[in-house]
Amino acid sequence: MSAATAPYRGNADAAAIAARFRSATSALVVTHAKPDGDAVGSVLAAIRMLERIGAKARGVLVGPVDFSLQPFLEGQPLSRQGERPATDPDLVVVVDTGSWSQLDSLAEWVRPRADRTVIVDHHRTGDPAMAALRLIDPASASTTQCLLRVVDALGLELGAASSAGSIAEALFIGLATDTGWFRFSNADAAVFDAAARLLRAGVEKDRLHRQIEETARPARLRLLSKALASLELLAHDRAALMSLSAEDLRAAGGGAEDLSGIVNAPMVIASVEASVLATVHDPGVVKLSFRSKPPVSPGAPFVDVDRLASRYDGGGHVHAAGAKAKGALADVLERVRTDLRSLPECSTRA
Ligand SMILES: [Mn+2]
Repeated sequence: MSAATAPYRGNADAAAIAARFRSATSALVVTHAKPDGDAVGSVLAAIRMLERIGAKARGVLVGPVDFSLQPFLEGQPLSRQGERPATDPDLVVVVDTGSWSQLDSLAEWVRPRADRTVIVDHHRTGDPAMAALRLIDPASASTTQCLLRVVDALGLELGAASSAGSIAEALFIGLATDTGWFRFSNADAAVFDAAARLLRAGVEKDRLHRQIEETARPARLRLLSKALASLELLAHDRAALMSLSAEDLRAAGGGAEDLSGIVNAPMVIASVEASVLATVHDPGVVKLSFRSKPPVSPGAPFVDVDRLASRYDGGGHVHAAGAKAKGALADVLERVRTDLRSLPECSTRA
């Protein structure tokens, strides 16, 4: 992350963003590299909003895009290769990030256009200098929740669908995926209000859930079964450790794309507060995924896996982090075991 001198704050409300959208004749919408559901939903929603008010709008994504999200991109006015646009739009919209490093190959294209750039985002960190106009609301569960306010300010109908899809569906994809399908602590009353509006506008949530969440290949369950067979509970059952060797991955016929969520499996155990999955993709490199449960009540202690991952030169968030450790799997596992055994004194924070 670049060292921003000014705090990352918004300077515009939904009405100001709506007015700026209305003044545009051509727009380019971008988001962070490796876009997740909120990023893809936000890009699609912004494109549809701009088209609805008569602007020419395109999106550029920097891949890879998760397999489960790819069907939503088919036939849409966007490219997935992160190439810089040939024409110069009079509006640039950055959604779901305000961080230069996350824009990846598009950063150098966006940088000289800050005066005509708008950010709509819900993250806490970023560089305010990226955009002249910013709607930034960390209290929103998803960027699409912020965009819903812009839709309202524009007076657009949520449900009206073209062959490309509806604004409501694009907004719902971000809202559902960033809240773990309305399970995470960020799924508050405002999120359920927004979701109810989107459902009334015609969103088919069962179809979307199936399309986004139930897309695994058989290799996924073979790897889950292997991982569970390796499960060790440490620190009086507070920590879970699982591993998959290169041979496990080969035998299952799977790869990195089949592993998402496996690290969370031990969280169903009441006593488990943190979980680590170690996998070998490249010889001599062990990928470590760390997860922890949120505190049971505000201020209660929890395991800070960002700190744990930093011991392996990794990092991320307090409840989800990653690292790449050099060495043989057995050696890395022994190191992780030692760290997890001392969990009580090393990694809780108020
Ligand atoms: Mn998001």
